[in-house]
Amino acid sequence: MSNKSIFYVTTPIYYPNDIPHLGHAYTSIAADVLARFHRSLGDDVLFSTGTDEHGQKIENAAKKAGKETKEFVDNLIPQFKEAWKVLNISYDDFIRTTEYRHKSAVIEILKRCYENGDIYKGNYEGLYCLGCEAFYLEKDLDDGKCKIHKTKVEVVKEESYFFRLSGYQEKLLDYYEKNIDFLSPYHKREEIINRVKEGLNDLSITRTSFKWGIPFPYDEKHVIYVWFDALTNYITCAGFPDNPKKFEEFWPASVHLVGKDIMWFHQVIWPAMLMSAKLALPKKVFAHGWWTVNGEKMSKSIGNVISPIETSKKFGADELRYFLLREASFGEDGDYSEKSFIQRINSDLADDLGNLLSRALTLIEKNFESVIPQKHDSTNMDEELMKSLDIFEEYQKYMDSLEFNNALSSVWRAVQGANKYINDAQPWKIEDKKRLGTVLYNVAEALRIISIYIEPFMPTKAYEMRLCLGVRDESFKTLKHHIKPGLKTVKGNHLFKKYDIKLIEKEEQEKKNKEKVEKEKEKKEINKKTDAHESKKIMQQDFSILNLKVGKIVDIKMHPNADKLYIEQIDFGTETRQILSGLRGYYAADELLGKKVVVVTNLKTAKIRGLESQGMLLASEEDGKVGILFLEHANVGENVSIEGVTPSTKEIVYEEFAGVKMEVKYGVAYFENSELKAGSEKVKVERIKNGPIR
Ligand code: ME8
Repeated sequence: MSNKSIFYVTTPIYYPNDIPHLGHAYTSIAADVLARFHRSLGDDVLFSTGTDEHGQKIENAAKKAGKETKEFVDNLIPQFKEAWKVLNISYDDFIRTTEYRHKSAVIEILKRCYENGDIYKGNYEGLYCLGCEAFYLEKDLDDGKCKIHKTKVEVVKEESYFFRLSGYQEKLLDYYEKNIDFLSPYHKREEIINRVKEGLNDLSITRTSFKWGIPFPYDEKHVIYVWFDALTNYITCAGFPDNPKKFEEFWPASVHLVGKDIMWFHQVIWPAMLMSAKLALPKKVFAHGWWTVNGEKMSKSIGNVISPIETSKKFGADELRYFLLREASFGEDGDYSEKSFIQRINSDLADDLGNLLSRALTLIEKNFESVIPQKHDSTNMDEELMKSLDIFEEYQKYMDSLEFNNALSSVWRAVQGANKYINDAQPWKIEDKKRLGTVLYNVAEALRIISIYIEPFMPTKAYEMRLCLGVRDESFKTLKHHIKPGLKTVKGNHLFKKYDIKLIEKEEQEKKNKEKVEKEKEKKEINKKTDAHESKKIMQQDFSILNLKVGKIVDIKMHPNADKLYIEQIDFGTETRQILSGLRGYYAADELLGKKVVVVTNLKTAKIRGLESQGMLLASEEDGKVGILFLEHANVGENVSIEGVTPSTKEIVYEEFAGVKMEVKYGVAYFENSELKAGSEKVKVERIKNGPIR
């Protein structure tokens, strides 16, 4: 074993049911900052992240997309890796829970808990939130809905194996008391302690109603509950059970970083599992705060989900890393807005740090031909500067307690100290070359030191600063070294770009207005046919002219010439048809893929923007929302009709179709007072309670 300190940091393993957003990036950036800080100190670091790929939620998402589950997740992993690459996340291990090494770890920890008598068979009847993949009691809900996802919970009733969590109440409370850092941040520990004191229920750890998980080794009908599986990833990455040498070196983890949403799993269930398996407990589990966007929860339906990739491309990855860790205290919630982000870039980064570097380089270029000058006698002012740079102790204390914003404030006090030094020393007025050399040497030395402190947060900018100063291979191990006179400096581009908030706001507004106009235009175009029918005074038509069928959307592409149209391939069992729909502004492609929809199949083939549409998919529109007609159980190719009406086989034109007045009432499709059905299943309509069907 080496004498080096060991540091093992983890992020949650994210669900790959969607692409990563700002919230996921936040935890990964924080973990990366810690990993880089410890590497710079010379520690042996293990930094793990990954994806949580089992469970019903993933299985359902794959079904919805009409894909095999493994194929579905395989397709999403590159997006996570791409995001972490763009953000410079220097993980050592990316674990996927579908890997073989993970299965062995899960089976082994389960076996140990089982042999310890903590697993028994029973029956589960309770409430389950699929979004959380968690069981809840009535008292945990808001009007029958999950407080986090605001969706109705399912009643689950099945045979299950249980983990005897109830047996760990006293042991956990005792552990929390003796290991004061375990529940972090400190001010949130009472919340967990009080809940544990209220009593712990045994945890259902197997399911029988779906198959996408690791099989339970003692009973093949069951798969292991996704959280029991996922939490184990932290020991899999540390080498459990097949690499005992690595495991001994890296386990227990120094810190698990998690969002406050999953605090309970990490601070209660996970330590109890480890106690049962007689494994050491992580030293710290830190639950950080939640990011909102312009004061609102990030959500697909609001359309305010911030992509870390897009944002980094627009403003820079280091800038984003800095902003997220500077703007909010790590244990508290934060709010993202482009305005506050730009303010931070302009003032802290461009004005304070960027200017300091460019002033120093300009003066060195002008007076010493871009060579770091010699240092001569020091004055009080010089001593003051060096004192203001002596921040290691407080910086380290803040990094150890994950007070990233405070660590950065300390660094920025040093940056301001260096700016003040230049302002006070006024090198542009100094005539004595020796004194001028000393002042500029000191500024260059200050910049070298600052580059070491900012590196964990902004690795690329730290590297660029060093290139400008002619230094390399700096780290906390070289903090006490000094910059060498004679090094060649390079005046590169500005370290940070400044942004004009007003201009960006104006551009955003213009973009929004343009989108609005285009949407209106597109809407008009799509409604043209309806308008046409109105002007032709189409006669009211009877339902019996229609031939409606259930079809499944098996492929979706964007129309190359119309940005509001999708090209859907719809499977009817005996044939597949191409249908164009104006759903693109309302549905993401993966929301439609795999859906069973209702199609008018006897409509004359139409050409829309150069492409054929062999029928029409039915939807309803109300108050700017659009929802499709859909079925859950019906078979593809099945007829959709109202009672007593046989579908027609005669081809009709659009105007005839438009004369059939169908509508949505309370989420169900009707013609006059008859429900539309496929067999015995009613046709339901997504998103729309009442409205016309087109
Ligand atoms: O919970 N603000 O995965 P997940 C801050 N697979 N952080 C946020 C955030 C926000 N708005 N949104 C998400 C899971 N996060 C499980 C974890 S671990 C054994 C299994 C971050 O994809 C935060 O770290 O839902 C949160 O805990 C995590 O993403 C949830 O990611």
